[in-house]
Amino acid sequence: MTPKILIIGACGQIGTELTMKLRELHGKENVIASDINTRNLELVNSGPFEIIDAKNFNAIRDCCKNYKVKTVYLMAALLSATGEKYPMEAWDLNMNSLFHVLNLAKDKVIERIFWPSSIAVFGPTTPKINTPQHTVCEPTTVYGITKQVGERWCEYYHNKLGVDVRSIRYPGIISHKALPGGGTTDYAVDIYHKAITNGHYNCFLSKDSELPMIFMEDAIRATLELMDAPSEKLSIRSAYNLAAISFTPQDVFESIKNYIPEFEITYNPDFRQAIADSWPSSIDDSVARTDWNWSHRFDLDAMTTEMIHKLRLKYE
Ligand code: AKB
Repeated sequence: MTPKILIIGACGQIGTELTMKLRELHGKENVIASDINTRNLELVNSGPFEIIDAKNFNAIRDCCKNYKVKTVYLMAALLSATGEKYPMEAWDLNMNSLFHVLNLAKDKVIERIFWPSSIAVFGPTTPKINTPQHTVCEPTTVYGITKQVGERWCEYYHNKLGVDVRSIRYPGIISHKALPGGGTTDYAVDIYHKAITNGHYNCFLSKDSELPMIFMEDAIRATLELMDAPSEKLSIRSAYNLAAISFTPQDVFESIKNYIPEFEITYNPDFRQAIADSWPSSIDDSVARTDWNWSHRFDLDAMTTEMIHKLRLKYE
């Protein structure tokens, strides 16, 4: 029987495209999608789907046993902005779901885990430019705290209990399929949608807030390349720094204006500005580049070309 893959949180921004890619690579019957509800019908109907609350250990364990799942991608999480509104829910979901899959791997029910970390592990005391792999991590958001603690647990489960867990500190991810929800970098997706549908965007970050970002195609490829890398090549079992592009809201606005000259923007920073200010502007990902040959393909202009093209097809 072919080993199966389970994606928890498959209807989210990354989960949607990860599930589709894994189904294309491994066959749809070998990739089980799961989420707390069926909000993405296209995904739900594209192969096996289970309703699973990521906080429910028994539901995850039963699904892994029933389908003979060997690899789990745990993509369910409350992100930075939502986490500030619901701190206990963020802690509960982000930590308990991780313990559930780590413990299933410890007990040899599953063999390999992907768990996403984030640039949110960094904080105001971290070097802002070319943030190194190993550096000060004093996050100021609940989400960042859950990711930092999660990284420590991943490394612990690997070193002490032999669990094969792999992770990336994702930057903000830009995509044209499922929308992100509850993050600080979400503006960089929303701005493209508003450029096509509205001609105007009211940005919740200031014009010069530079943050690390990545196009979804690169983010998915990074994830799959890390999961395929030989275990002995991996020197990091907390989470790898990953870099692609860094830009400000003004940079992305100007890039869109090359296609939509009449597009307009206003800036009205809200509580998310303080979160953005606490994060790095750029990331040094040389360890990922050395260990598993990571290299990004999309720069800002290539990404804008693709985003505008795909969103025009969707809306026009
Ligand atoms: C967020 O903005 O919270 C996320 C992240 C950087 O992890 N996109």
